[in-house]
Amino acid sequence: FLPEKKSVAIVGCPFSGGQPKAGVDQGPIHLVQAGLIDQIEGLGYEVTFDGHHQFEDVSALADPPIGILKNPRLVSKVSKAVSEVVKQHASNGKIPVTIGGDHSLAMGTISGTLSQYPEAVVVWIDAHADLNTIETTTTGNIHGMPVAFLLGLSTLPEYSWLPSSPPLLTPSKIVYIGLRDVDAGEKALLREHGIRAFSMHEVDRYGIGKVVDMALDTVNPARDKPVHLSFDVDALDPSVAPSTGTPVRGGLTFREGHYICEAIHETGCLVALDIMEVNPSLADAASVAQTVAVGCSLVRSALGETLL
Ligand code: NNH
Ligand code: MN
Ligand code: MN
Ligand code: MN
Repeated sequence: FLPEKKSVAIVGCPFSGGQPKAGVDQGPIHLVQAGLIDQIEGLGYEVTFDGHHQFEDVSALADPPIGILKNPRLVSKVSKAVSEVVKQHASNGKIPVTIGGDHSLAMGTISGTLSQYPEAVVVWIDAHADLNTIETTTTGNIHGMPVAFLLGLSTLPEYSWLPSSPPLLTPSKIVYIGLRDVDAGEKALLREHGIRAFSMHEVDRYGIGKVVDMALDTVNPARDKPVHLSFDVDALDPSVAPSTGTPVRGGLTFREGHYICEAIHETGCLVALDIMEVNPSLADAASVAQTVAVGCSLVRSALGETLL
């Protein structure tokens, strides 16, 4: 399933509608300005980048809350557009690298990947499970809900473009690493659906090398399935990635985060990558530069940069 040519398509998504803090829409602009495209070309890839996505045609949309869900139609329209772009790039043999923007975008990226590679599995790196349903969300922020939509656990007429019966994603095709701030309703859903998750407790207990091996053993035991890596930078410790909307202490170290990306690259199975939730308007200039640089280096590690 892997493209013969080393070819990447950057999908820049300046979007913040899945959560309430302004600035995360500037994340992709900062990553590109920091030289991300040259860096990927430096690894021997041909890189396609047609500019950041323009979502202004949908941002004027009348979009009252549905229940407590904020911006429900906007998030749906943006994710649907992203889904089509990701699928298109994947069908042209490119690895879509989507840079957010908030993590609600993963409804788009992962559905796009799964419509091109139905057997693909998802490795979700995050402090949070992003598994809230319409019933369990306490914030109404859709960036805390994309996995539930992808699994068909949440459905709304406004999201009918996302198949729910059967859904594109099933519980055995996703694994989490880095969790440490999981809502009560999400814990119940993880248990009920038997979704495999390696929290920071398991990272402490086994070390990141063993955790990544175990995570891949659960979703991709023969290492023969396409892998979509969805990386929320808040998985990293706030000392490593301070400029993000919902930092949670006790996160992945710099090396643990990069190790995950390196190990996924080594499987040879990576078909799509998301780097989400870099918010350059949070924290001081040095913290912003640090977080943007980490976003870029995670991408490079996932695309094959080695230490030696
Ligand atoms: N679980 C919370 C919610 O549903 C927080 C989610 N925030 C995130 N997720 N940043 O990655 O609103
Ligand atoms: Mn997330
Ligand atoms: Mn998160
Ligand atoms: Mn987040």
